[in-house]
Amino acid sequence: MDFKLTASMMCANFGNLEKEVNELEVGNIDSFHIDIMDGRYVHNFAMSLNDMAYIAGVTKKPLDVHLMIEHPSNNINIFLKNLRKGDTVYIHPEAEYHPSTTLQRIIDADMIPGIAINPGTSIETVTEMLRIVKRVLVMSVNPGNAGQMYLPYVGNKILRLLELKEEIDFEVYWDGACSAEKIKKFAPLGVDGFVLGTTLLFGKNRPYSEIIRNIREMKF
Ligand code: S6P
Ligand code: MG
Repeated sequence: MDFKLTASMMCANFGNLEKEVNELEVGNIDSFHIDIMDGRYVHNFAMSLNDMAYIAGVTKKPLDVHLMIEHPSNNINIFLKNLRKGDTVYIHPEAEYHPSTTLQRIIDADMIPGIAINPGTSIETVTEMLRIVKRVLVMSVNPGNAGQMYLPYVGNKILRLLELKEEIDFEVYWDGACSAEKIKKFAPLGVDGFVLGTTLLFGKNRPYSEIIRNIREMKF
């Protein structure tokens, strides 16, 4: 079964970020998920431009950049300038007056355009954008923090998105409280990628390579 695993770097040990990146690479992680927050769109501050640029500079693996910022069009250029072709950038459509214009800027920079949809956001409000984006990051917790509880009403939304995926070309990634049970259930149904945070990957006192291998082999 083919699914991607991306490491939520806000959960990493910032005391030695380079070592964290190296160990995840050795463990064969597919990409690095970077949660950028502005204290306004969400109440928290997680990673910022310099953290993202540092990781972009020490790995050749793709970055999966989740912008939780108000009106990303105001400063998306400084993020795009510090990324590489082929990296993914998600915006939250609610945070922008004209989300499709901002998505076009991501496309023009040769990056993969994505939208992140909150637990309370209905698919109906983003249907047109599904034809522009290449990846949809489904939040199964409210944005802003790691280590939260899964919100069960998101499950049905994921199933509806997987149906739409049959006729529209986009990938579905899962973000928030991603557990072994969720991967076991949703990877076979067609979820393309999973963001790994504190639930499954970080703070476990086990080598990342072993955890990632077990997930790929579905040995939990
Ligand atoms: C939340 C953020 C996520 C979390 C990740 C944490 O605002 O977008 O990417 O960092 O989901 O995972 P976990 O397993 O701690 O919930
Ligand atoms: Mg995220």
